[in-house]
Amino acid sequence: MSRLLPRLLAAASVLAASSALAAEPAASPIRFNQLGFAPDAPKLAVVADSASAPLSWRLVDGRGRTQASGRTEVVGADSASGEHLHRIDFSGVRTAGDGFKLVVGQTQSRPFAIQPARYERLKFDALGYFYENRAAVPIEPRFVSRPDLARPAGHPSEKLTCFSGKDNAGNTWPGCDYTLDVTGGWYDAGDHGKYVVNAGVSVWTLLNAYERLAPKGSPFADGRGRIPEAGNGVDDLLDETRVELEFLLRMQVPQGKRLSVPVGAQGRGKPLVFSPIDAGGMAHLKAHDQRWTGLPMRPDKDPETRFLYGPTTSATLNLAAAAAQCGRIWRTIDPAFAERCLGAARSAYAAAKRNPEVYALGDFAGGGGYGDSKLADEFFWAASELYATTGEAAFLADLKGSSVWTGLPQTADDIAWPAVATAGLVTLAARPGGLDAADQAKVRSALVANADRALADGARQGYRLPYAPEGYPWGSNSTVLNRALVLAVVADLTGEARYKAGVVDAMDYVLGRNPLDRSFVSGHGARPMRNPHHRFWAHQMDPAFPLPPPGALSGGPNSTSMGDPVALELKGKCAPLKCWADDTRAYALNEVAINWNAPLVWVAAWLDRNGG
Ligand SMILES: [Ca+2]
Ligand SMILES: [Ca+2]
Repeated sequence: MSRLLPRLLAAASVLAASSALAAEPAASPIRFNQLGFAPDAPKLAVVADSASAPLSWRLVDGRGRTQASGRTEVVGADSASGEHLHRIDFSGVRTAGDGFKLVVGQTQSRPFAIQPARYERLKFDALGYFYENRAAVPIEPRFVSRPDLARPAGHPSEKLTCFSGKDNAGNTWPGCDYTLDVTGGWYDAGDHGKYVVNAGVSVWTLLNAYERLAPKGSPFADGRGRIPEAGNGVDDLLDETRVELEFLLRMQVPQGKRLSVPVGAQGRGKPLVFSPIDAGGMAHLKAHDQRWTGLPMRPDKDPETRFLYGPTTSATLNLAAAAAQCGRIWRTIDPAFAERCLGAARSAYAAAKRNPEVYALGDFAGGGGYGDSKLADEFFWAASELYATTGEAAFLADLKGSSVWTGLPQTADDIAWPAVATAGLVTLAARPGGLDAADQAKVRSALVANADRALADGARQGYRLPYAPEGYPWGSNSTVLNRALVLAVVADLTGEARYKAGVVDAMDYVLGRNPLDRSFVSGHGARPMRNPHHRFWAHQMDPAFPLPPPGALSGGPNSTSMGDPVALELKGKCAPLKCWADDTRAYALNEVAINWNAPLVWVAAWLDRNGG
């Protein structure tokens, strides 16, 4: 999460000259997944055309032979895109090959392939995002796809103390009497902050991909990743995720420390009231610069002083949940690490119960806010992960006593950094031996209800993406993919093809079946995103900086919080799904982030495994 400094906005006018890199193909009115289609998967294209009557279409193969033909389904006016749409369903074609084209009237699509394993490379590239955003280590040429993506280590030693002094709202923070070595981890997003709540859900998502897929052979078995730990005998997905887990563990407040923090839901606009608490075992919310840095900015050039902020109850519960998950996964791989994780999870959970209402109320410069006023979902998630790991009755009692549990299925929101109840359900559903039959049924029905809601949303959308809010929020692509994650879990639970089709719909949307004819993943597809809001991959602002590596996911259309200078120009002029621009300045539209790329890894790996 980040913001541009106002002084940088003056540089905007020089951008136009450098943005005209190698020309990309023009947008086509015939939109589909730019990675093509799997032979046995659904095949849907969407055509923007004002005709009210069905149009004739043909599918021709690489030798110009017609393989299928028909008449379009007229969808009509689509409010999300502001377009009049038709659909072509050619799922019946299962012949593999290159050079297929759809012909609709006088318009030909770009060529595409029908082939298996189209997500083989994407899943590795998506995971590579995390290596390329590691702090404290040099990014080495041998592990990246182009030499210009290598860079020196950023923030190689981070022994930080707590911010003290006045925040933006004039509250005086007392600081703390210790420093923590919080070296390492991943940079969160376009900025160089490191935020525990976003780290926790990202770690959970990656580890959950391992837990779901590894029993039948890990997609990221040791040696398959392009990371320094390839060949060390441990799964490369686990190696990458451990980088962030080690950082999470470092963010924990030492036992016995008392801190003065604002306790309870204190009103905005009034001075904060600070109270002493026993903070031992809590987690600091974040570590970041005391002022926003400009773009572009290689991380080793960051001139700002960095501080710890928090702790908060939400960060503490994120640590508890992710560390509990670590405690079961590493049990046989590295028992000492698993023990350390589980110990941290237990002490964090106890600290959160002792201090259940410490919110992120500070107004600090230089980093994302990451405030969350509803913590029932975090408590439920942490209890679920601890129960899944330990089987202890106290954690079961806590999760079943939660308002999340009693409110199911309504309380199972889309997974996001401040909404993690569904993550707990996904974990519980995968460990059926831990729940009695009635509780298993309750978890399952809540997940099915979530998946059904996503499918119902897809049915209302011209582009059939399984997400249909009134307006699209910041990071909407991550919601599309987190819904795909739940659809995939429910596909596994039920074996019903319509849920897998929903996963395919979500990925088809992200990779090109959208009104921008855009692949929101860099380096994948004919018209990929290439100017993310990222301080290092800022080629658009300065040609001395690189374009992004392949496999980075744009946050995607945002029609509800259009605060950046590019979004402000679009505001009021774009249909919701068109409120996006491939522009480094567009932090509200085109940022990249660990919690967005994590579900891309999950869904790409699941589809790769399941022939999607
Ligand atoms: Ca390894
Ligand atoms: Ca929450």
